[in-house]
Amino acid sequence: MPDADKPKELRGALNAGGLRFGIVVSRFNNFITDRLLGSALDALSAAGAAPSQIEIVRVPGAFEIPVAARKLAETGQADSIICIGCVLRGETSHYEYIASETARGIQLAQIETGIPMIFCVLTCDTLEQAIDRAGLKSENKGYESGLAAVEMASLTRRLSQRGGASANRFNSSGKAE
Ligand code: INI
Repeated sequence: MPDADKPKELRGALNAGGLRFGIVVSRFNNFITDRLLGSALDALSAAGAAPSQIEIVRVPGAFEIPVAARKLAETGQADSIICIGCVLRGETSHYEYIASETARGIQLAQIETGIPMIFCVLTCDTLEQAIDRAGLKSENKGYESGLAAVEMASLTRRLSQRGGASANRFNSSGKAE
């Protein structure tokens, strides 16, 4: 098909040049979250991010991630934010509240600030499942999240540069105007 007949396509680049990243990581189940953090940092580094382009914010548990991620977004100093946590099912319904409110809070924070937030919160029935997803065997959700953070930061910048009616809804400090 000739190029002129194809729809326009826009995507983010896997190149961290000129971008800044926030990582909000919870200490609860830190045996898992530290592994996720390490792999997210590996992915950012593979995409060309220097340590000076990255800020890590620690919170007690997954439930505290949304407010910290939102505050960080409002500083205007992050082009995307990786949210890292690990919620393990216990014997009560506590797990459901924490998992769903953490997901909801992160989604709200990214929609309301316009800063992409990458959901790297494991919600698992068992520690074994979390171990599988934290790269102790093969898969690592942290690495995947690092790459998603670079792609979304780049895509969001490209979309913002296009202008349009709501392109300037957020000022340089990330606050809605
Ligand atoms: N926090 C987690 O990150 N993972 C869990 O599995 C978890 N469980 O099971 O209780 C957990 N609880 C703490 C919670 O996130 C808050 O830090 C706490 O409730 C204080 O607000």
